[in-house]
Amino acid sequence: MSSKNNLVMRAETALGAEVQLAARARHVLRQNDMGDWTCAAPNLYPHQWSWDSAFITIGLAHLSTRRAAKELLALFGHQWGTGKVPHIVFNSEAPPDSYFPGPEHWACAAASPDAPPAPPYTSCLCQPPVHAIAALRVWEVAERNGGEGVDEARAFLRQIYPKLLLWHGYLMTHRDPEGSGLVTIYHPWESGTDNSPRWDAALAAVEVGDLPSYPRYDLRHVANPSERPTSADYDRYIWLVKLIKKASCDETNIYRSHPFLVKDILFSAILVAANEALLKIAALVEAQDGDYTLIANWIARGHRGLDGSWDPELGLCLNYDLRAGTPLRALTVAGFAPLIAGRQSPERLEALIAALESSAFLGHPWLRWPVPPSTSPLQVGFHPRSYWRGPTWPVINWLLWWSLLRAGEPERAQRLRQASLQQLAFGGFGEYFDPFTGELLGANDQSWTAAVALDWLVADDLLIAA
Ligand code: 2M8
Repeated sequence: MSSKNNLVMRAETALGAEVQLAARARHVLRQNDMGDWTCAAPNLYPHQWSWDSAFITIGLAHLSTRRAAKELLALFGHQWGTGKVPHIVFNSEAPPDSYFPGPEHWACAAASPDAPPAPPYTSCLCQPPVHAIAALRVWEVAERNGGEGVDEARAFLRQIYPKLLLWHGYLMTHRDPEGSGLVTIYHPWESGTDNSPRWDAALAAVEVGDLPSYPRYDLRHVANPSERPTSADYDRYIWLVKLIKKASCDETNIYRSHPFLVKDILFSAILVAANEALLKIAALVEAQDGDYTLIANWIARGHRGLDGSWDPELGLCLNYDLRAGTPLRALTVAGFAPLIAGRQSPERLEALIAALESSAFLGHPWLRWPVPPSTSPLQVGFHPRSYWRGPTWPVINWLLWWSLLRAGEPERAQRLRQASLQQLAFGGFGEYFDPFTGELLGANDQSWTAAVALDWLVADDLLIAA
C-alpha cells in the first residue's frame, strides 16, 4: 500500500475514534440530564454543583444551545440575595443517604435573610465562577450554528447578564474586602480542589472541636478510600461547615471569626477570565456605560492581585493564608493562575510555560500522557490516586488548553488537547485519573468530563478571541 493511502487510513481511523468518543460523551450528558439541570455524577454526586454546571453548559452547547442556557438559568435561579451562586443546589428527589452533608445539613442556610426560597436547599458556600465563560460559549456556538438559535442565545445573554454581574460583584466585594484583587475562600470546598496540598498548612491550623459522628457515603462509590479525602480532612471540612452555620452564613461574621480564610489564586484567575467574558457579554447585550468601566476595573484589580502572588523562583503563583499572614508554598496546577487569567507579559508567559513543561509537571518522566497532574509529583504530599493531590483532572486540562489558545500558543494547546483525549479514550469519562497509569479514579460518567471532551471534539473550528 502506498504511504499516501496509509496516511489517509490512519487519519480516517483517528476520525472514527473521535466520532465514537463524542457519541459516548453525548450519552453521558443525556444520561445525567435531570430536565433543566445535570447531576454532577450518577451516584457520588446526585445534586447540581456550581462550577460543574458551568463546564456542563459548555458541553451541552454542542447538543442544544437552548438546553445549555437552561442549565445556567436553573443554577442562577437559586442565586442568593447577595449575588452569591451556591456551590450546591440540592436535588429534593435524591435519596436521603446519597450524599453527606446533604440538604438537611444545610437547611440552616435557608434561615439566612439572603438565601433563596427553599426547598430546594442550597449550601452557603460558592465555587469558581466559570459561568460567564460558559454563557459566552453558548453564544459562540449559537453564532457559529446560525439560524433562530442566534436570537434565542442573545435573549439568554440578556437574561443571564445582570445575574452574572451581581455574582461577580459579590466576589469583588464580600470576598475581597481588602481590595486585593484576590478572592477569599472560607472552605477548601470553595476552591473546587478540596484536598489539594495548597490547603494543608492552613487546614492544619484549624482545631476541630466536638463533632457528632457523620457518614462517609462518598466512600461507597469509589474503588478504594485512598481516592477520596482522609477522615482527618473530612473532620475539618465538617467542622468548618459547622462554624459557617454558627456564623449564620453571614460574611461579616465569618470574616471576623473564621479560622480558614485563604486567598485562592485559581479562583481569582478564573474570575479575571470570567470578567473578560462578561465584558464581551456586556457589549453583546448593550449594557449601560458604567458597567464597562466597572468590569474593566475588576479585571485590572485581579491582575494586580495575581502579580503580587507571583513567586519568581517557582515560576508560579502562590495562595495566601490571611489568618497566618503567609503565602502557601505548593507546586500545584493552581500556580498557573496568570495563564488562566490571560493577558500576561511575554516574560511571564515564558516563565509559566517553562514551569508547565518542566519535570515538575508535563515533563515528569513517569507520566502516562503529557497532561498536568493536579499536584506536582515533586511536591510533598503528592499522591497519584488521591483526588486533588496528584491525579489529572480533565476540566483543569480544558482550562489550561483554553488559556494556551488565548495566549497565542495553538501548538501547545493542541498537544494538550490530543493527550487529554487519548487519556479519555483509554480510561472513559472518569472524574480523575492516575497520572502514571492512566487508571480511571473517583466517579464514572462524570458529567463535566464528558462536557469538556465534547467541546474538545467539536469546537475545533470555534474562533476563540485572545
Ligand atoms: C468535589 O467536591 C465535593 C464537595 O463540593 C465532594 O468531594 O463531595 C470537587 O471535585 C468539586 O470540585 C466538584 O465540584 C464536586 C462535584 O463534582 O466534587
